[in-house]
Amino acid sequence: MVAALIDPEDFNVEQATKVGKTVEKLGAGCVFIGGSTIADQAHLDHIVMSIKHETSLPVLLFPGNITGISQHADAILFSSLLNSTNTYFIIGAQAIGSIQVMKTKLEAIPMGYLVFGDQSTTGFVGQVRAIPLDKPGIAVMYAMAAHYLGMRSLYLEAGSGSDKAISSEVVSAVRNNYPGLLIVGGGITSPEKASAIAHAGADLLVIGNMLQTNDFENRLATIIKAVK
Ligand code: 1GP
Repeated sequence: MVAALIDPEDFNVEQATKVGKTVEKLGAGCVFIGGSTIADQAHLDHIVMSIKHETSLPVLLFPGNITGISQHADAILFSSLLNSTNTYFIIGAQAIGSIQVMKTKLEAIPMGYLVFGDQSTTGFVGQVRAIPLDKPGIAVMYAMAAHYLGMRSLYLEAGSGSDKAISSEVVSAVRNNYPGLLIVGGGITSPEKASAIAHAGADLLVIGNMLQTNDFENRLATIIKAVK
């Protein structure tokens, strides 16, 4: 399955809604809404409401901070950035945001979030000690820690716009051990990359940056076709 990631910082409501309708037509399974630098929660709310209104896709929040919560979504990926060096991103933001999540009655999906490589905004903002892209063993260590901590989903992140996506070796090593929902994103820009990651055992591929390009419809169509 493919998830389309919309960062509210990069779209106005009209553009985001248009993208939502297009990805639904192309066969995406859900929409993720989030980003590392969301400041305007009213804008986030408007985008979530509009996509909910204009499409039938499930809308899941993918927050980088406590500003990424909207009561209008279907669920929230309640994540811990496990390889951050700052406890705020591991448990601090989650504690502060938890009361709002409880009040909104959003479904909270527990998720371990692992950032690979060292050039992404999410890695910089989240103060990560990045997992090397060529070290499947380290990825498996974190994946199993997430599993034993009860996290029933895990996101392997190469960073938005990254040149290198998560390798099929890393995905396959994690898949062979981690039983939960395996989400992979960052730099998936071709059907070949998407197909390799899907075959290696990812359950959900996340495509973000591409949605801002003019020809994304054709490119995303080939990726969805390759994955399916
Ligand atoms: C970023 O993994 C997502 O959080 C998507 O990455 O923008 O490179 O598609 P891209």
